[in-house]
Amino acid sequence: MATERTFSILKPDATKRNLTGAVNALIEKAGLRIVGQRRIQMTKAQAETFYEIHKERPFFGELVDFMTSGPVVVQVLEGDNAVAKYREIMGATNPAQAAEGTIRKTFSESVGENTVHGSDSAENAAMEIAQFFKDGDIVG
Ligand code: D4T
Repeated sequence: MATERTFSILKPDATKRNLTGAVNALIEKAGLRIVGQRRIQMTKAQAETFYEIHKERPFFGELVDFMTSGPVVVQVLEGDNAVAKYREIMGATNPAQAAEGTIRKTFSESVGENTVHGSDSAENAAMEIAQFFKDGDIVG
């Protein structure tokens, strides 16, 4: 299996409830390495760019408001099959449908405030990482 990188965000509901360490523990337990990490306040422009693909969806405005409602932690995760592995441990978008033991089943309160983002393909991971990290800020 190839070593790859994926992009992760610990969303404002995670930072607000002081859960960044608890979520990171599940990430590391799954064998993923946190090779880049920064806590930031996302601007409206950054959130709109990041979620551009959802621009026409009815929840877009709420999503941007939520993602800018408090600090987030942006991360680069590295490991075998990192994109798929992280999606697996995140669990379904709607926490009510997420499998036992997943991050969203364990911590998330609603589909809107679902604790984590993870890239859905290696191609998107590369673009998302480039939006928030310079090469020198990622140390594998
Ligand atoms: P992200 O992109 O945050 O990793 O989430 P997913 O990949 O699991 O889910 P998504 O792209 O379908 O949704 C993006 C983002 O929008 C929020 N959302 C989603 C929402 O607020 N209401 C909704 O009805 C849906 C479907 C949650 C995640």
